[in-house]
Amino acid sequence: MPVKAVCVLNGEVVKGAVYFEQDAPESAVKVSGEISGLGKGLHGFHIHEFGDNTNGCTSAGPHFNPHGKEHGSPSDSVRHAGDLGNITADDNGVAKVSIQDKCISLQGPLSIIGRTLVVHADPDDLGKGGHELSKTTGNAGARVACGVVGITKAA
Ligand SMILES: [Cu+2]
Ligand SMILES: [Zn+2]
Repeated sequence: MPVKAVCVLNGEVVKGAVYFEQDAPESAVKVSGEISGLGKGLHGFHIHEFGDNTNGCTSAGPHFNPHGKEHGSPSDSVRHAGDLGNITADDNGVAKVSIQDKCISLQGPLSIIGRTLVVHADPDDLGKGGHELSKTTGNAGARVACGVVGITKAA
């Protein structure tokens, strides 16, 4: 059964809406949308564990990591389920998101519904930066916008 979800990102300057779509429980999740107010270049883009924004994006906790793995790139086998890599903002600070990912789901134990999507100030080094944070967060810096992923009308 197809499932659709949406996340409204509402940071101080960074805003956007990101849509999630999955045709069947084992299908890749299509992630699309547009985010504005960013600095030009790469920005870490992750699903964090908790759908809790009581203390802003901080309360979203660490990366969604149900398999207890190290941080990595979306194409690595060793990665957090929530590791969606980077988005790229253009000269106008706008990033168009177009991702397909097989580690997240919109249903079952790997579901990201009720968790938080976070956009970071800095690039995610995908676990390879050699920084002390590379293997946990990709050293992606501050959380400039976040929002909880919620179910939306499927058809
Ligand atoms: Cu993050
Ligand atoms: Zn991660």
